[in-house]
Formats: sequence, C-alpha cells, structure tokens
Amino acid sequence: MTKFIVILLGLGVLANSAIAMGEKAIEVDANGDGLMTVDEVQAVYPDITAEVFAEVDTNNDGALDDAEMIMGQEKGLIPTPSDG
Ligand SMILES: [Ca+2]
Ligand SMILES: [Ca+2]
Repeated sequence: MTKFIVILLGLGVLANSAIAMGEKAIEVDANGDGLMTVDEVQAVYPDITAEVFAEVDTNNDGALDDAEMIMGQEKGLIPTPSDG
C-alpha cells in the first residue's frame, strides 16, 4: 500500500512539471498556433538574437516547436522560468 502511494506521488510530480512546461510554451506562443516565431520569442526574451533563434530552430522552418524550445532551454540558449 505504501509503495502504491509513492508511485502515485511520483506520477503527480511528473504531471506537474509537464504542465509547467506547457504553460510556459503557451505564454511565449502569443497567437496559440503551437509554434513560436522569432517575434513571439523576442517579446518574452528580448535578449534572444536572430542567430540564437536560428541555432534553436534545428529544422529551419522559421519557428520553434515545443521540442525545439525545450532543447534550446536544455542547451542554455533560451532562459528557463527558474532563471528568473
Ligand atoms: Ca505562434
Ligand atoms: Ca523549427
């Protein structure tokens, strides 16, 4: 029974962090189309240059999807919410 509760708590932590990432993506994605253009990114992170944006935009379609955004944050190219 205790083990079952621990598993439930673990799932809860995972779900919360996933929701937190989703909220951040929505915040940057001003028009809600699921992609973050350079204008949308710079509105939230004015320090992101076109060069940095292009580096994060690994498939070169001119916009960042959630996977590219998370990868950019993991590389330290895009500030994460915890950076303040
Ligand atoms: Ca958008
Ligand atoms: Ca892209």
